[in-house]
Amino acid sequence: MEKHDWDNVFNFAKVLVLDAGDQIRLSFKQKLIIDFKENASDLVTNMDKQIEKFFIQKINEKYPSHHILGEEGYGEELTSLDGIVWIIDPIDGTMNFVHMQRHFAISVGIYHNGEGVIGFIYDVVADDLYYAVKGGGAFVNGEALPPLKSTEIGKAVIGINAAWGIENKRIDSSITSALIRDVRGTRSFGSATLEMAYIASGKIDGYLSMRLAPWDYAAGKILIEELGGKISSVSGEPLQLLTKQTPVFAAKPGLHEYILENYFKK
Ligand code: 2AM
Ligand code: CA
Ligand code: CA
Ligand code: CA
Repeated sequence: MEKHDWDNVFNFAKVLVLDAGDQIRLSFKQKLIIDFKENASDLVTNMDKQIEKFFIQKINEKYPSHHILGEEGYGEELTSLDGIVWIIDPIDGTMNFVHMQRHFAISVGIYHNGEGVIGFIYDVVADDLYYAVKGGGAFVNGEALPPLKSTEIGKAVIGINAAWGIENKRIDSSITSALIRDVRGTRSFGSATLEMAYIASGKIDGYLSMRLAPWDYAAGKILIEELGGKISSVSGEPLQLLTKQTPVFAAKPGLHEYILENYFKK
């Protein structure tokens, strides 16, 4: 296998993520340009585009052989995960960014031949930087995160958007309503990548979304798996990073299997 200097890639990515966070904070003083993508709840702003273009320009300059997949489409249309691939969500939680100017994050996952190597999740307004390096631990603001341990369903707090608890096109709501009834509590933070950072750092125990894209979970997957947590489709299949809309269920070990067996597979 080709030898890569992952320390340099890590340090370079960290500088880019923090710089992007500065740009976003500075933008609060300026007028935001808001557009819709597929529907009125699918927002995109000039900052989503600016930040994605910033990453792409810098990465192309420094590492011309690396590939980039980004939500706003300025990267490549990838058909393979061969080589080094950066999977970037410039702003995850755009609706929060627009409505609240908080509770959104930058998400960067770096994969090598399809395997997660480095993940960054930056909660810009809280100034919390979560990151993991495969085999090297996961951290928040430089502090090591402990491995994840199982918890009982009755003590679990699960991140889930209310849309999945009512009648919807993607999951039988009798399944989600049973889950919502049985857990200690549910939360909806509006940023998939932050909800995964919250699992990694023990703030919540699981997260379900029926429709995520690779950039929503690419970094979160690396953090959660580094700490022994589990992330898969609702049928327990491995996630396909080249599929655009996929169900994602992430949770502490043990709890993940329990919920798959007793709710989703029933
Ligand atoms: P985004 O803010 O980067 O678009 C909202 O519950 C979460 O789901 C966010 O992480 C959001 O990412 C993600 N999401 C994925 N696909 C979406 C879509 N089509 N519309 C709105 N949010 C979407
Ligand atoms: Ca979006
Ligand atoms: Ca996203
Ligand atoms: Ca986004």
